[in-house]
Amino acid sequence: MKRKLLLSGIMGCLSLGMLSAQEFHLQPTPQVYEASQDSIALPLTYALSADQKLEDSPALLLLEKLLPGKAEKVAFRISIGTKGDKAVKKYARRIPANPEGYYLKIDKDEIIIAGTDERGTYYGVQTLAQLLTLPKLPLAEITDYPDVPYRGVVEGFYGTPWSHEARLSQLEFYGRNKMNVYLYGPKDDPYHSTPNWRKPYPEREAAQLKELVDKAAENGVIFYWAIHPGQDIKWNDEDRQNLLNKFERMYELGVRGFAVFFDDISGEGTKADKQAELLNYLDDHFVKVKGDVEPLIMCPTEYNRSWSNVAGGYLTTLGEKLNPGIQIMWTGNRVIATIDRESMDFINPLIKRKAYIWWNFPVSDYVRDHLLMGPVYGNGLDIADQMEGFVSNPMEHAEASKIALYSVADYAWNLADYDSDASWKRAIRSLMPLHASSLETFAVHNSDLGVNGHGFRRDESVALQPALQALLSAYKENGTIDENAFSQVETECRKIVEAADCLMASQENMALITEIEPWLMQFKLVGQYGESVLRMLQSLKASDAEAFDAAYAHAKALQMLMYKIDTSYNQNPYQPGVKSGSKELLPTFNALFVSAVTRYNNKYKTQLDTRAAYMPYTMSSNVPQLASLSVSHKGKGGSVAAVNEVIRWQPGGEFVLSIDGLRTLKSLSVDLGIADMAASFRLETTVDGRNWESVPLQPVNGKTRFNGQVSGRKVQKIRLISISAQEQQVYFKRFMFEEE
Ligand code: BEU
Repeated sequence: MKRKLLLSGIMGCLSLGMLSAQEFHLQPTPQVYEASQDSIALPLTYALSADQKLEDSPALLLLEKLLPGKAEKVAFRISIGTKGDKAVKKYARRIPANPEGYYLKIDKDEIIIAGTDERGTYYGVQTLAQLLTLPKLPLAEITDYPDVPYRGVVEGFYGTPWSHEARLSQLEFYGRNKMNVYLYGPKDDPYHSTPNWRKPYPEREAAQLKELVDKAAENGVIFYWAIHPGQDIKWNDEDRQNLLNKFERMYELGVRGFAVFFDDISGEGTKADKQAELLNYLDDHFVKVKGDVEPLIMCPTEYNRSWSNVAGGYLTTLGEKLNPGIQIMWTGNRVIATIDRESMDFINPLIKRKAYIWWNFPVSDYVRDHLLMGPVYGNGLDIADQMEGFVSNPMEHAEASKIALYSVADYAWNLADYDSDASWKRAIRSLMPLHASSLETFAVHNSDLGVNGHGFRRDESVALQPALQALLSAYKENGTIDENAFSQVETECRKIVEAADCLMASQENMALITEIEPWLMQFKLVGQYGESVLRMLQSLKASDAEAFDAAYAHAKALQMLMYKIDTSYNQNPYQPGVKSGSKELLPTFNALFVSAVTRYNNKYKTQLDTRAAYMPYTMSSNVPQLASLSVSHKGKGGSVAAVNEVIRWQPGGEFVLSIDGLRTLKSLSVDLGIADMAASFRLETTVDGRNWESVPLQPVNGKTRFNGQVSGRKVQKIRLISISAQEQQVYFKRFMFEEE
């Protein structure tokens, strides 16, 4: 369903919020939408035809909320119902056969909403709700249904779980965007995972969960509650009963969808036959007995292809032993990957069913210093019939995640018509209609993840890339300024500064602005820095040393301010900091800065500091999962990005942190998530790169964290090396150090 965009008016910070009929686009993109040029006035009063059984259904409640003018003896009629209902009997043949489908017709004197099933009818009303935002209702006929049966969100990330208010807002958003699944499984909810999965929720949390369940039902969303018991589960009757008891408690709160996650665990809990036995037991003795519970969902331990040891038989065992009704999740070829036909062809035969995709985007729990605001692209458009479900794992920033979630809803509803860029633009507009242009500018330059252990990257600053490249290469090569590129970059820098200010000052979507505020502050500095660097280039060309000095001083000040934001906000211990424009903008501005200062120093025989960003630390590792972690630097110390997954650390595998000179250490802290680290690993330092000296370890609170006794020790490299003869399965939760 493609329509032309007519209006793109901008008045200062504000865009025109209202859409014309021409630029209007139904979301998610319907399968068949036929509209004529004719339209009718919005029906303020109408007679309703609906079967009794529809009373109190989400569909009817929504319709009556949208159009409160129900009346007797009115010519305009709205007939609403589900296949088989008297009210829509005449249209039975028009209703699509596909689950959750609907037929919607807007005629001169009537509207018909006829669903394949209850949720389909509800979606018909949601579509009408969108059409009612137009000044007049177009005469239209829509035949619509989703491609993927289960679509939605798995709140499955590490980090601060979403707030109750954020979840309530999400559930309404899912209803509006025709997503039918919300899987509750935040890793840092202690009652979902170890240590408290066996215990019931305290009263307040239980009451909030009940409220979420009700909200989900109102919005046509299935609320699934997931448990993550694998790290300390015992394969015995007691723990089986513990699980059943917990499920029973959640059932009492109204939960009718259940999932068991076995991801990111090691040890006993990873056994496929035991997992299958337990899940079948839950399926036979809980799901089937209750009768009103959705099919059970499980997340396997080998949840992506790069970890699956087909010969080891884990997935095959699940495929063969799990009851056929149990759904199996899958993240694709890697932990973080886009999904294509080949990856579906790999997994489906192994598990003997269609995989239920757990898509790890826009989740940022492994790159918490970045925001992932870019388009949703890269997933196959030809795999609709190969997936049971498609759910997205979001960022801990709930409102900011809606940009991606909007497009996930669009994609999973209608794969063939999915247009990632158009969908992304509409998503932005839906979040901040009045500031869409500013938000788009921000999102364009805040989409990549930076260097990360999963090697997953996204495009960033796409439209500006050629200009950035042209400007830099000409300048580096011979100090000439490509005027056309210069002017494009200059214009964009201005746009960035203005967009950041407009968004920071806006009251339009406070939840979003609050989440992204540190990144907005950083973004503005990036734009200003770009402007200063451009002024340096210009003044050097004009041989205006005074102007150059002023621009240089400002650029230096901005470098310091960016560093301050990066080391003051979002100081989580995993990937601390605030990165913005980090893929294209900053590296280009930094390279231009270095080149301009070097040229200036040569020309005027000065010794201005040429460094744009100082990073004294680098890392290397031959352990594949650690090979490309990012390192951060703050004051006189640094840390390496933490990893969420289980690390398979081969015998002799090492992790090395190098410093750009000889330093004196003050502290060193390491956490591999195991208590007996010293039995399998050695922590060492060196001053010359050849002779390694071991570091005595001191456990912190008798737990898994160790402080290295290093105070006063001279070092140039620090390394962690496996001294075990076997592969070790550990975590990499902390590697942090301070210099004296
Ligand atoms: C995303 O960083 C992420 C990846 C996995 N370690 C976890 N499990 C699955 O993807 C199945 C997930 O919880 C985590 O958010």
